[in-house]
Amino acid sequence: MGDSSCTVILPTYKEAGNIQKMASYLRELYPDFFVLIMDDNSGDGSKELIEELDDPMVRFVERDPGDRGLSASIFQGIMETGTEFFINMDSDFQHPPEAVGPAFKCLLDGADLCVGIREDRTALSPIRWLASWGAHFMAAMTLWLRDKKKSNDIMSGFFGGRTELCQSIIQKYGEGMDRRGFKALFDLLKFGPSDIKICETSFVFGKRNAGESKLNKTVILSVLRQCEPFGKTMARVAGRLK
Ligand SMILES: Nc1nc2c(ncn2[C@@H]2O[C@H](COP(=O)(O)OP(=O)(O)OP(=O)(O)O)[C@@H](O)[C@H]2O)c(=O)[nH]1
Ligand SMILES: [Mg+2]
Repeated sequence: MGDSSCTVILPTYKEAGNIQKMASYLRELYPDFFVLIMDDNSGDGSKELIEELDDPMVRFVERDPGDRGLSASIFQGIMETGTEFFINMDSDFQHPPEAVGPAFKCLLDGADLCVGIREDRTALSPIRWLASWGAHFMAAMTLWLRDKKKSNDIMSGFFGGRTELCQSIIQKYGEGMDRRGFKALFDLLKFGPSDIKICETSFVFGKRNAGESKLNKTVILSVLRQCEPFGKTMARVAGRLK
């Protein structure tokens, strides 16, 4: 891309099977981008695997053990970003590294936020699909009631933004944000300005490469329960599905 104005944030928890491959592949595809790994004390050798790369453009942050959470890791990653733009993505290859380039272009073209829309969600189980649909619906209603911009995939974990703007949203409203959950983008939209410029890119949502999912049924149901009253009903229905 010929421009070192982007940091790829990788929140990780026990991703030793993926993290080295992911960081080196990103660096190969985007030699000018920084990679910032926000690790929640995985203790599975991830740190050593990144040290092996010995790459000054790749930084491994060991987070405060008392503040574990996916959204907390993403918010901290944004606050620690030193480039004009950032892109946040999963480290298990469900978000293809090739999708970073088009998202970065969106931001260069003037968007405040770029959201990666999951095109094909057949990798999701029926309960995940239902929960994802329910959470999206409730989040869209919340944004509509607050007169905020919405995206077609509010629960997407693949998104980027203008660092300064996102840092100011987190600085101002961070206390009201859900740090333990899986919906950092929703919080940025909820607390961001009503006229925020959103651009969308699409990608095929793949299957996890190695390791295990951290998104269990409890996390999914807790997201739905926060979206009452309809979300509570959805949680009850989803709770009965295998
Ligand atoms: N720092 C940090 N990262 C996390 C935490 N939980 C999950 N992650 C990372 O967030 C990303 C998404 O987590 P996944 O477990 O893959 O969740 P998912 O993609 O919704 O679920 P699957 O489709 O089953 O993989 C991965 O890169 C995880 O390593 C956490 O508590 N802290
Ligand atoms: Mg995953």
